[in-house]
Amino acid sequence: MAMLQAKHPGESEYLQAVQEVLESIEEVYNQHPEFEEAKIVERMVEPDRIFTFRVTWVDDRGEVQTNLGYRVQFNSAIGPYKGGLRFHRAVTPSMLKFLGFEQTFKNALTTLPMGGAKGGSDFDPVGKSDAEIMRFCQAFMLELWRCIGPDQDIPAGDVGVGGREIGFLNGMYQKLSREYHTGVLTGKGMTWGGSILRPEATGFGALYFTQHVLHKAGKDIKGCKVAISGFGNVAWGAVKKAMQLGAKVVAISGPDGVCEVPEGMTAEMNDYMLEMRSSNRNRVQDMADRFPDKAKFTAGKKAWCVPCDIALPCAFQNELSEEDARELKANGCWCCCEVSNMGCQPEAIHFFQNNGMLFAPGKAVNAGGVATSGLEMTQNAQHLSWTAQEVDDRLHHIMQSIHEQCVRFGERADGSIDYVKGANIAGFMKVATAMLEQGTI
Ligand code: 2IT
Repeated sequence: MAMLQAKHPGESEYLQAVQEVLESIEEVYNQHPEFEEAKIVERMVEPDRIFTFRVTWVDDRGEVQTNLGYRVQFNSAIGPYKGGLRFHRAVTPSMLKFLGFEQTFKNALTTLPMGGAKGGSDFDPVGKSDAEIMRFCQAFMLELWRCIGPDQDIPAGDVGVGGREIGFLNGMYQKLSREYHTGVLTGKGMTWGGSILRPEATGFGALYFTQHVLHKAGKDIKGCKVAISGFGNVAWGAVKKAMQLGAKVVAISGPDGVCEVPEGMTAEMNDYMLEMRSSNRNRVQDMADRFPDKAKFTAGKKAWCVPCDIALPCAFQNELSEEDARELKANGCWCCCEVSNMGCQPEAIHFFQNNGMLFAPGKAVNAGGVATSGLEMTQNAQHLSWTAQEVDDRLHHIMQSIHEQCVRFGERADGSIDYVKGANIAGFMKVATAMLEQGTI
């Protein structure tokens, strides 16, 4: 860590993500001298390569805008690079390196042959028109297309990149490359190679994983109150599945504040989330304005101040602090399944773990999203589409397998599970073994 800090000063998210993994794997690493001899950790913490490029486009007023674009190809030991694209004003190389690093372990857990990558831009979608989004996506792909391909690197969505953006990106990729393979991006529309259930998959998989965590602890999700942060694609899928499983979603939040929903979210309210996302307004208050009898908005507050049994952070890294964890516990919460990537600050995780609360990390909980991207790639390679039942069955199996891997490597002496340790060790062992067997490259 000291060496990395000296080499990459100020890259706080990246250093935080690496620190968490190294702490978890210390014991098994020391049991495998062959890993140390091959300098596996020193190699694994650095991305294979990073592409940085300028993206220039013209806004609706005719003004020329310049943003930065990136693709971090982190690790390809177990398969082609795979991971989302994030469009957000705060995107930096450190953020994308942390995400690419996490993605490598997450993808290893899915059981599918996918390496880790992440990309994106500091382009801010808030307040942009559809036409501006399209022009930006086209300009972004003008540079990115040479770095990717169906057997090389397969991007998808992440924060700020959904079905609409993937459409614009795919259109431009085909135009530039004159390659009409459907498998260079995932999260595609249903009429041009997309997989049924991919939009729901991250949220659905997160709830399947939460069910496993609860069952292992002798509990049931039915009747539980759930608090959720965010109102993007991931939160939408999580709300939908939580409702199907008989839980009550009592809060959703956004950068402007929280909407408390004492009687629980309805399907109509959840559908409205999709409109909120595509409006590019980035305001959760819109939910309370649209459903004034059901939702009460409070400015400046997070979802974690609303009494609940289960907290599901579905928004952004480090969104849940130790103070939030304490407030959750004081209000009766007993389980936090992290759905956003690194959604909880390290102190919050330690608080959950030291206070007898159930906690599972994002790289296990949210892996259903990229796993279903993997299933989309399989369908594309076969030139056919599966039914919803077939995709959902496979997603169920994958989430069950991830849970089993966490139990295998994370079981404590008292029979409880350290899901952070379990997920990190399981992912590490797979990637490390693959690197070792393929020599020093
Ligand atoms: O964080 C993630 O796993 C994603 N944004 C999805 C990546 C993917 O390739 O589907």
